[in-house]
Amino acid sequence: MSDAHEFEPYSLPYVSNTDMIRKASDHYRKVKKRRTVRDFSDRAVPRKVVEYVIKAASTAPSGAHKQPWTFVAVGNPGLQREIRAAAEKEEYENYHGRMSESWLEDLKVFDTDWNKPFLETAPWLIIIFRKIHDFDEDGNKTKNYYVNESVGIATGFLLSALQEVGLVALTHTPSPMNFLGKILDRPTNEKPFLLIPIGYPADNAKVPVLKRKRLDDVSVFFE
Ligand code: IYR
Repeated sequence: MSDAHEFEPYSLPYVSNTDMIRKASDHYRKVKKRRTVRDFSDRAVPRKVVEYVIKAASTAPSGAHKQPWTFVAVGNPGLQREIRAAAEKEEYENYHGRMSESWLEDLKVFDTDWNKPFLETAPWLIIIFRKIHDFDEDGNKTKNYYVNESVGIATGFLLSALQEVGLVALTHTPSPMNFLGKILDRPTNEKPFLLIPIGYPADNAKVPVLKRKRLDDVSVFFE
């Protein structure tokens, strides 16, 4: 190994199989309570919380540890209004011709339409950008690797941090979403990935009754 690379010891505390099975089951019972919520309360969420969930997301593994992401947190009513207007403009077109009949049929259980009031009601929007490349100190282009995989994993970390602290999120995908780069003044190497309103559920929030696939339907074991 070349001495240019530094390594440090790393270990985890011992956990017995019995304890680990219990932990795994407890963890599953906790995370299965997470639901995507579309009805947000306007109750404020401290900026410190948003900072920590972004820090947690940014601990995700990434291709060659390039950390090819930017999380833009918007808690500014004027900007939220602007984002809502731009998103609704695109979504209006989506729901009136751009989405196929079968797609609209698949969305019926969620009762969604082009109206996106949550973009203004939620106390924060977190817009995740994927960096298709980066720049070194001299302004030269540098490569990022497995950007979609990396940013997808970081988004998963973000959603799980939000659940852990007692908040809900909506993984919203207005399409096309280039308007986000413009409104938020992002450089051209950053492409919008997901728009995630976060906050508390409204008092009258409802979620569709959904079933998750069973273990047998989502896994195959070879032993
Ligand atoms: N982006 C639209 C449509 C939409 C698409 C899928 I796939 C969903 O799971 C939900 C909505 C919207 O946000 O309404």
